[in-house]
Amino acid sequence: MTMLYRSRDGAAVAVEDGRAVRLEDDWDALFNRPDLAAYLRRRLRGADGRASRWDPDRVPPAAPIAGQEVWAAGVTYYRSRDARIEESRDAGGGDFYARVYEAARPELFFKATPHRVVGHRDRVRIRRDSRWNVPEPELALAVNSAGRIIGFTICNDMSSRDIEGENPLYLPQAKVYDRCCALGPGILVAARPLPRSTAVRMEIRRAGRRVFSGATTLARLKRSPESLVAWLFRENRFPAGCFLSTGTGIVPPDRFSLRPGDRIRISIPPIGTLENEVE
Ligand code: DO4
Ligand code: MG
Repeated sequence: MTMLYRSRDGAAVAVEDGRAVRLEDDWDALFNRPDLAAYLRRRLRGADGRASRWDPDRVPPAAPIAGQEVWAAGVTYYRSRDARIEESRDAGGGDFYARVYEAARPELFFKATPHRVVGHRDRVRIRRDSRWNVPEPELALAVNSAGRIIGFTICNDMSSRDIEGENPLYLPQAKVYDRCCALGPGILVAARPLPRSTAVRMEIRRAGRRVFSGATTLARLKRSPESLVAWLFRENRFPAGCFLSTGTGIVPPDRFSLRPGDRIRISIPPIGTLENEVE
């Protein structure tokens, strides 16, 4: 299992079994190498005697992104469909969510440019003009410019539920703002899909106390990663590749809203844990 991290000075770091090799390659060029997995394995083998240890919790990496756009899929789990119907009931938007859950064409939306993205242990933000905010713990696909899934990471798709619930046309404002997205801690480089039994877990702590925890599995994801990528790449080129977050299956109860100081931990076992504090 090879992980690809981005250090705070911008260098790529390949890690296998805790052994790390620092690469001088340009991040975007590396991301788009057709032979990425084999290349990283070769570099790790070649560095055998000189490889150092690497622990993303001791020296938190930067978000694993340089020139990539971040896109997201929505209403891909029944739980998200239900929550959205409820939050938009007064706006009459509920029917749209039920229909998109069943439709052939998925909901895909633009989430973030690289400067809006933070990494593991950085701070995410909630909008000052919103009173109801949640994190959305999601599996994100790393996709190269040829449309091939090269690996997997964790995305926190921060969302302002009161803004999107007031009117579905406000979705870009509910989703896209400074530090609205966390990605990391690194990319699990793997061409094969993750098992459907893969767990996604989220815990939120406030002043040291757990105020929310939830879990789901990829078996509940209604659409396949490959079909989401195929829809995204219709009529769109991504010269540096992109990330596509696959939607949330965990939504805290309606009475819950994030507060400054809350710590959000999202775990997807083969990838690791993404932890962020709310500013
Ligand atoms: O339709 C609104 C956003 C949906 C979303 O972000 C999700 O289901 O994860
Ligand atoms: Mg989402």
